[in-house]
Amino acid sequence: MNTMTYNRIFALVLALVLIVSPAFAGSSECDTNAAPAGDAGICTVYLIDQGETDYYSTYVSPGSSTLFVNLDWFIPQQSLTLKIISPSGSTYANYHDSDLDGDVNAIIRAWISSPEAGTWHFQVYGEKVRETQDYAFGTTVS
Ligand SMILES: [Ca+2]
Repeated sequence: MNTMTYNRIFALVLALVLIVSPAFAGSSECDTNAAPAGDAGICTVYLIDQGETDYYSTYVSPGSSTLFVNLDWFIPQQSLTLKIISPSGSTYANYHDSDLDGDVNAIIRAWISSPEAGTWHFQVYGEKVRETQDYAFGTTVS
């Protein structure tokens, strides 16, 4: 097979992978997260650019035992940060990749025990993003 044909096939395969991958990324992340079950929100995939901030919020009802926050962006060479703000408005944390798990693995997972009741706010920040990065973000309250 000549180079032209090979390139064309490669481009086709790449296009297919790009079309299909967000769905796969979502479902596989869901399966491997080992998060408390029952929140479809954990699978949602978003996009972020350098210097951009995306805002999310989750309501935590009184008496909840755990607020689980999950951020995955798949490519450790890129840097996203996760800021968590409690319902009373104070900054609970501002995490970089390695802060919680000691690994630069494009995964930030936070478990907050006995979370304050009310609306928690989250800010995903594109600290070092070359081109647009997709990421999965979700929360689970139990
Ligand atoms: Ca990490």
